[in-house]
Amino acid sequence: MPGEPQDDCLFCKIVAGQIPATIVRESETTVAFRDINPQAPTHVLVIPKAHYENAAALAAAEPQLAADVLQATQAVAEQEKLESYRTVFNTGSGAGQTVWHAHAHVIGGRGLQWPPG
Ligand code: DGP
Repeated sequence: MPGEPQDDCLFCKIVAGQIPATIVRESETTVAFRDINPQAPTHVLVIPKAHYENAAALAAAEPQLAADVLQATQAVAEQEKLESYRTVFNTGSGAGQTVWHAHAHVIGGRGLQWPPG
């Protein structure tokens, strides 16, 4: 079933509390936790609790849940007192996606260059 937890998914295990994470925000449908390999003073991942392999699959299947994730990125930025920040969805291995559960990176707390590498 689309959205069902996957046994072999790291982020589904974080949602289930089977792997520890520093959770900074949680709603009925989303979880936000600190990235294990931070690229900036603030680097938080926002995920839907439901499993979709990337942001495109999430938006196609559950647009309201995709909106929940976006709203959560804004809430995290506010909570972390970020005036400027970047929200990134890596989609596909060529773009750097390594975990196949949709997630938004919220990155801030330092100057960010454009274009990204
Ligand atoms: P991406 O490369 O866009 O798929 O981002 C995956 C991110 O997930 C990457 O920045 C590192 C982070 N990450 C991987 N494993 C763990 C983990 O076990 N815990 C946490 N908190 N973050 C993880």
